[in-house]
Amino acid sequence: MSTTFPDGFLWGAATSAYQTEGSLTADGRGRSVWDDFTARPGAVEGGGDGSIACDSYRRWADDVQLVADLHLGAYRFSVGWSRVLPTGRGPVEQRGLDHYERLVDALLERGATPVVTLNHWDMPSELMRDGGWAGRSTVDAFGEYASAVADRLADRVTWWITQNEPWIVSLLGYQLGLHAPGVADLDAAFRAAHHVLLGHGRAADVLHAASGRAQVGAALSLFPCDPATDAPEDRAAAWGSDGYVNRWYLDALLGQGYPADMRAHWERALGHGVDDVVREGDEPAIAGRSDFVGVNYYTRRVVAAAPVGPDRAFPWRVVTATDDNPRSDEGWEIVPDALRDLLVRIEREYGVPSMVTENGGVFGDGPTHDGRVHDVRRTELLLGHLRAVHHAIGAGARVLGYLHWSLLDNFEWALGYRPRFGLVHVDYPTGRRTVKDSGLLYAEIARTGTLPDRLPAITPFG
Ligand code: IFM
Repeated sequence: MSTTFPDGFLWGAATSAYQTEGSLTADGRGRSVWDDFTARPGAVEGGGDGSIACDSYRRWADDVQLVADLHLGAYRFSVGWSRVLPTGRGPVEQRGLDHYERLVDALLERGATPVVTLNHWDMPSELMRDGGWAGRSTVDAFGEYASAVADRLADRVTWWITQNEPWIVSLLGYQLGLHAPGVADLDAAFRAAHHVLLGHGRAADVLHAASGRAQVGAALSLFPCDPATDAPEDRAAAWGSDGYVNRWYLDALLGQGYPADMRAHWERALGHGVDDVVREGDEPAIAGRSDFVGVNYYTRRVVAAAPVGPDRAFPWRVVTATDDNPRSDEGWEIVPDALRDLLVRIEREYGVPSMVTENGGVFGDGPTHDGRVHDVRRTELLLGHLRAVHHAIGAGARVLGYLHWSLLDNFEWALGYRPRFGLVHVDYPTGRRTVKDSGLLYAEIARTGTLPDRLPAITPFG
């Protein structure tokens, strides 16, 4: 079978504002919840923050050059919410929008399609007065923000991601308190998840109204859930976990409303009705507004039945897979076939096109004596997942593109700067960028639209 991808397939890479930009006070930017969270002692491994990161706010032209050097047809980045609405509501900071307009124009000049994320977690701090995403009024604030961005960019941007990883926002930000805003409260987590989805609906309406060309989706962190054993209780646990992580979001966005089985799990865990939060008209305001679904895929979950208790809201737990799959340096199991099945499932069960908006892994390789970064394991991960995408397309899934996470090594949230996800190595003290071997190979794949049969010899540009 040929491993050539369809014409028009978007080959790209992704980043986000807080993780790469630095320059946290430039051009009138306001404080974001991540500025507050990183200031908490012990919140971030190594005590890092986003104040410099990859310095991309100043080096944006270098990053666009990298996109061009890598022959990428698409670049996903996020608009810094607090650069546009420094206090969450009210005056729009045009200097922030000027920056993103320059970036978009430079990408378009190089033939690269911008894929613009509105919320990649850096909410203006002021919105915490109303509880952040746990407060319903944040949906209105997000609508205002979407309008401000659309006013400047909708005439030239087609591809939009409203929300990045609603489940992770809810879980890490509001249930476990491991990400900004550092809230640990199940009720707040439930509300946050719902309001993030309502925010998607609101922003999608704004973007569709602003341009008839707009293609709008949310990027979901999807984790295929496999039972630890064939026992019926483990199978039920895997299905429950799938409801919690995947179906809650897919079903709500793609037209079926929140799934009944997971509603029951939430009601037991919360001790009150889902409909105390989900008002009449909310589900229709979320559904039917997605032109595609963004798939952020890294690994699967292997799930076993477990009793609920003070530390366990739902009757399952994630266990270590016993299969002999390779793992990234962060210990994440590498399972490309699960991506293939996921993409096929989205087509069959939801009938919607998908885009791989993130995929990648942590590999700590840095420059060696020859000045190059021989990250063989990232290269293998990349090829394995691209083959999986190709198989999914062959099985009928409409996969619009593949955006590797990430273009650059960057600030990995609570894990600081230790995990490296980039196709391009960043030397943080100097900001120097070095394209890794994985990036060199990806450039050739993006240029030709074809996968090599085996790992080829990799030569630097020039
Ligand atoms: O770095 C993150 C990104 O911000 C959201 N998706 C997962 C990535 C790797 O953890």
